[in-house]
This record gives sequence, C-alpha cells and structure tokens, in this order.
Amino acid sequence: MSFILKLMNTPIYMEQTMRWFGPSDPVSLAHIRQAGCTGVVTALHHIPVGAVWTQTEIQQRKSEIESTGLTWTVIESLPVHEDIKKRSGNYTHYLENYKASLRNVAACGLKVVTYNFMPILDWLRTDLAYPMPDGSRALRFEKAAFIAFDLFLLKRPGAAVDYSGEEIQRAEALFKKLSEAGQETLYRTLLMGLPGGNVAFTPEEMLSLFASYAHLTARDLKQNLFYFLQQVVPVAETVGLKLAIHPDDPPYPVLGLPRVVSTEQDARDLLEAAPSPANGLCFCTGSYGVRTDNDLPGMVRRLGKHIHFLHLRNTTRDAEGNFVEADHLEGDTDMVQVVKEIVILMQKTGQAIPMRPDHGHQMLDDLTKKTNPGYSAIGRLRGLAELRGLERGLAYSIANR
Ligand code: DNO
Repeated sequence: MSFILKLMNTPIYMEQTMRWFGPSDPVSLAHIRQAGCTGVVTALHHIPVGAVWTQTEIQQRKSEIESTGLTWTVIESLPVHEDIKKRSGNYTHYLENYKASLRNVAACGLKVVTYNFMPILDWLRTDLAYPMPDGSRALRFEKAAFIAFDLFLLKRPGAAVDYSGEEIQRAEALFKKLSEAGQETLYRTLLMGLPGGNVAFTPEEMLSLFASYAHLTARDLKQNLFYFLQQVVPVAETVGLKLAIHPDDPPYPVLGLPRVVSTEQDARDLLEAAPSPANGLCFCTGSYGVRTDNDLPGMVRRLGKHIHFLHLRNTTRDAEGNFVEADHLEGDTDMVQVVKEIVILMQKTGQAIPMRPDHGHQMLDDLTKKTNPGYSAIGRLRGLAELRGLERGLAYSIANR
C-alpha cells in the first residue's frame, strides 16, 4: 500500500463540508467558510416532503451558496415520503416526484443525495444539552428517559413488552423525579427527530402515525426499501447522481417501529438489491457506532467503494443502552482507524469523499447561542479541525512509511 501512496504526488483528502440549514441557520455560510470548508451540505427544507424540487428553487439556493465561494457538495436530505416507506396510499405519485427531483438536482449540477428510510422519526435523543465534565454540552440518549417517554408520556399500547422489568423500574424512578416542565422538555426533545423538528404533535397524533405502521414488519420495510431503490437507482445512475442512505439513529427498532439500516448486513442487503455505482451509503460513524457488533474500520475496508458521503462523529455507550456524543476523536469508535481506512481507500480509488464533522458540542460562545441541536459553530469547528489534522498526519505517515 505504501508503494501506491508514494507514487501519489498529491494526496487525496476528504472534501470538508458542514451542514447548513439554509438562510435561517444562525451559523452562516461565511462562518462555514472560515472553518476551512470548501462546501456545504444542505436541503430545500421549506419544500414539503414528497413535493418536487424545481430547478428554479435548486438553482437559487445553489447560487446563494456559490456567491460565498462555497459549493453545494451534498444534498441532505431529499426526504422519502412515508407512503413510499409503507408502499401504500399515493406512493406511485411520490416515487415519480422523487425521480423528478433527482433529475432536477442533477440538471443543476449536484452530485450526491442523502436520504434515510426510518419510519416517521429520524434521529432520537433524550437530552439536547447534557453537561460534559469540561463544561461543554452534548446530545445524549438515556434509555430510562426514552422508556419513560414511551410508557408514561406517549402511553403507547403494549409498549411494556419491549422492555425488561429492570428497565421499566429505572424508567419509573426517573419519571417520578421529573417536574411537569421536565416532562414537557423530554416530550419535545424526543419529537425533535421528526422531519422539520420541533413539530407539536400530541401523543394521540403520534400514536395514530405509529398505528399506520402496525402491519409492517422489518422484513416488509426492507422489501419496500429495495423496491424504492429499484425504482430510483436507475434514474440516479442515468443522470450521474450518487445516492447515500443514512443509517438508523439509534441503530435498532424504536417505539414499535422497524428499522432496517442498522448493521453491515443491512448495508450489504440494500446494495445488492439494486447494484449500481449510484446506490451507496452515507457512512455515519455516530449512528453505526452505537452498536458493538458494527466493526467500523472493517466496514470502510469492505464497503468502501459504496461510501458516497461521510458523517464523522463519536459516541460513548454503556451496557444499559445509553450513549452520549463524545468529542470526535474520543468515545468508543476508533476514529484513528476509521480515518486511516478512509485515507487508504481514497488513495486507492482516486476519489475524494465528501465528509462533514457530524454534530459537535456546544462550547465557548455556542453556549449562549441558539443553534440547531448538534449543529453549533465552534463545537463542529473543533471536530473538523481535529479530524483534518488526523487525516493529514495519517496520510503523511502512510505515504512515508
Ligand atoms: C442528524 C442527521 C440526520 C440525517 C438524516 C439523513 O443529525 O444526521 O437527521 O440528516 O437521517 O436523511
């Protein structure tokens, strides 16, 4: 390997980006540029899920980004309508719309599209400002708080069978200590993962959304994902786009909803369902890394050529199923090994993979600002700077060994 690297005159580095939530994001494009990024990852968040992204809208956003000297490197996300995930209702109409959006984004010169296939809820956390020992604040998932939400706030029928007696006792003890305001915060925090975040659904409304998935097993959902891929991947391939599916966060079934993009096997299955250079992965180390049975450096080695986008983030997990978002180079994922595999992969393929430092702690001035949870400026800048240094160091030492 070092022989190949020595032949390289210019090492290939990951394309550094940050997520930008659009014009209302308190972290501006100018800030992102100063962080050393060449591009941003964003979406047309104002367009309702399922509607077509028009070329006019895409071009307008693209020009706005480019006027600051950045590129729109990755779309995150082009969301998949729930009817497609369930393969019911108006799913054929939404599939056609999805294909139309893909054609439009390609016509505007975009290259990578991220999406996920999680029913109803995207990411889930129980605490958005967990105090870390150094005074910064992190996103956290506490199993007992999550179970308390499920059993005592949502009151999901039959939920208790999903948990052990010990887990339920812990959830009860936690819930008893929560004030009314604490309960309200927990409820709203759990719903932040709804597309659009912060949507004020009542427990009854949530339960009726969940009920619409009651008939669907994990096997069914997987089949629906494969069908979706068989429909959209050929379009993406024709127009020169790369699709990148984001894994489940956390990577297991939640609230009685199946989740089917949690493991290496899941990733292999979906790639095999529609083999094409257009069908690929968003390799999110923070999501896959919550499972002890996912070998992350090995996944980069084995699935590397299908990785179209990287989310680099770390978590510290425990045996009870709790996890907290750690500093990017700390935590349970061996980030040095992961980045080393990425460096080797990119030198082999000759392709730079776009990355973003996924999430970051609220620290320094972040602590007094309101930003999107996980997407503060300084915390992400710290993560990016550490990852950038790690990558440079690794590329240098591999090339010179
Ligand atoms: C959370 C994000 C996810 C991701 C979607 C992609 O911070 O990584 O919400 O954007 O799952 O579709």
